[in-house]
Amino acid sequence: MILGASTFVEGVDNAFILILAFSFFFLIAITGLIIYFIWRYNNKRNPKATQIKDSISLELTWTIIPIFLVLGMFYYGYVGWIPMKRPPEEGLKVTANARMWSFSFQYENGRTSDKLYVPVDSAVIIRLNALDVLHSFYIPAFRVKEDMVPGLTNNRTWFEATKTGTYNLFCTEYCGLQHSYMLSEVVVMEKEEFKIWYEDTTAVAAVAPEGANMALLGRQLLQSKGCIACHSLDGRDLVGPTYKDAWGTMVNVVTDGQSRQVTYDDEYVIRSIYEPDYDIHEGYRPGQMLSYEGELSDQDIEMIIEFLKTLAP
Ligand code: HEC
Ligand SMILES: [Cu+2]
Repeated sequence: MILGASTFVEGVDNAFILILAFSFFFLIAITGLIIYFIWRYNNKRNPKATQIKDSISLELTWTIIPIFLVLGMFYYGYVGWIPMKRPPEEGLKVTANARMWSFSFQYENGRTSDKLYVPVDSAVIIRLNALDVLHSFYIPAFRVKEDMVPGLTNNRTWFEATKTGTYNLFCTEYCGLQHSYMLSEVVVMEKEEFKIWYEDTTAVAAVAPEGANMALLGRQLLQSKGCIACHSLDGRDLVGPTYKDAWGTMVNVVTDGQSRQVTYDDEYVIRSIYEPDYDIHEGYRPGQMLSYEGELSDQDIEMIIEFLKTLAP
């Protein structure tokens, strides 16, 4: 059993264990009976088969007993499921944005992050927002799993974490090539600690400290924002063009159906991030990359550019 850390754990695990126990019982019982019958009714021991016809009591037995078994499974499943479908009115509200192939989380005060930070013992209501294709929001330790559907408004889920710690958060709907890269973490903090994190608005517009290694921070951003799921650093061709040996070169692009050449410089990179479909790198498809307008600050882009420069030929 995966260790549990939310108020849903008991309900889900009860239903799971009950169904597992029934299945296990029947696996053993049926296998045992098959073996016994093979021995008891083989041709040597029982040369003449007995015909049994119309046994009311047998029919009733194998109808009534299974009805109670499946109703029992239904009961536990239902009782465990109902609280999941009834988010409370009050609670921390977070919007989860999913795109190929990363998650980002947005809080009501404007904070955004790549991991889901939440306080312990408090209701957290998540608005599920898919920006491109079907994804699914899955936190095994909380027994939370809900599809994220593009265009479906007011699609929500919720949970209340019961233990501090860090837990896996996965996309669990196959959403394309790098689906397996689409994972993040839930960090459950003490309430006080969370309050400090939440109110730390300096983090909204992160300012890199004086003398920070901008290129290294840029490298980390490409990772945390999920860019490297589509853009390799080593020359491999993924969904998008590689970053390797790109900076400063001439790129063949298609703009409004016209082929032209542009220099891979600041202006080109900034436009590619904010308006990916303006210039289409020849040989690649439009509509794959979504704009990061509002998700990457000017300084973030500056860091990314510093890193891209280190990959110049
Ligand atoms: C879902 C896949 C995907 C993700 C994620 C993605 N991109 Fe792209 N990107 C593409 C594709 C495809 C192209 C080429 C088509 C085009 O020019 O729009 C592209 C083009 C670019 C270009 C132009 C590069 C060139 O060689 O012409 C830059 C710069 C870029 N992306 C930066 C980023 C950054 C920075 C991120 C993360 C914040 C990112 N991309 C995330 C798919 C993606
Ligand atoms: Cu996904």
